[in-house]
Amino acid sequence: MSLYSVKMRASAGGRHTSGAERIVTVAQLPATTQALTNRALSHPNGVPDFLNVSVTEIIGDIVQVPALEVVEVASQSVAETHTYLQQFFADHKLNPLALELLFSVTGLRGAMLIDARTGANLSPDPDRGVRVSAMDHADSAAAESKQYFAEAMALAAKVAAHPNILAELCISDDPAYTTGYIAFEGTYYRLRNCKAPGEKLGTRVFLYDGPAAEVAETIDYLENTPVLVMPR
Ligand code: WAQ
Ligand code: MG
Repeated sequence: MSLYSVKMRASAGGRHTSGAERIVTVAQLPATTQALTNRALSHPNGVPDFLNVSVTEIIGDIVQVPALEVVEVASQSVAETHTYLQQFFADHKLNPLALELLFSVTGLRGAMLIDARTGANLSPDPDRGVRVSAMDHADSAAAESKQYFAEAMALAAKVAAHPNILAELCISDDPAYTTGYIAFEGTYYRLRNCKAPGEKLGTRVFLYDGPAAEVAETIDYLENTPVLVMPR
């Protein structure tokens, strides 16, 4: 059975407002493209003046990766979430520069890819970042429920499956959505209260821990390899 990679991206005045990735069957294409169009048009980041929904048949193999285990972090405030992350970084000897970037950078379409040791930015186009694409849950009911969580789980599982990625940090750029996560060693730590409601802050940071010679192929995997996330 053929599968299709569906990508949506929208912008207003050149600023990214909304994007999404699905992998679906031909029977699901009309509903999927319509749902993504509706989403772009009603996004809290603004009404787009540019909207692109593309459909590409996937030729060749689709890589299957396991879903991450989910741990809900009980944080009651933004300050508690900061403290939790600082402690997490100290416990696991992660570079605190990644945390500074998480809480300061915003407005990228993709993720910052940084060297886990030096903090150097490895993205070929730092203003765009690395855009993870061509992934979905194998089970489309999982993909369609709880949109933010399901999409983040699919993206995080694809990213985490690459041996050169040590960790991922994420805060939603949706002003109303204050939950984020850190993905590390097969676990998705779900973080409430990453920011105050109404804040525009939102970004992703990938910590790269692999040979310099493999940066380009790692980015190629993140951007182009079709991946289905298998239920645990
Ligand atoms: N690839 C790389 N980076 C991306 C991608 C992508 N496909 N999509 C978004 N980003 C980056 C970009 O810098 C955005 O500004 C930032 O991540 C946030 O994107 O309940 O909604 O789509 O457990 O706003 C996580 C928590 C929600 C879910 C994540 O991200 C939960 C979210 P958003
Ligand atoms: Mg968003």
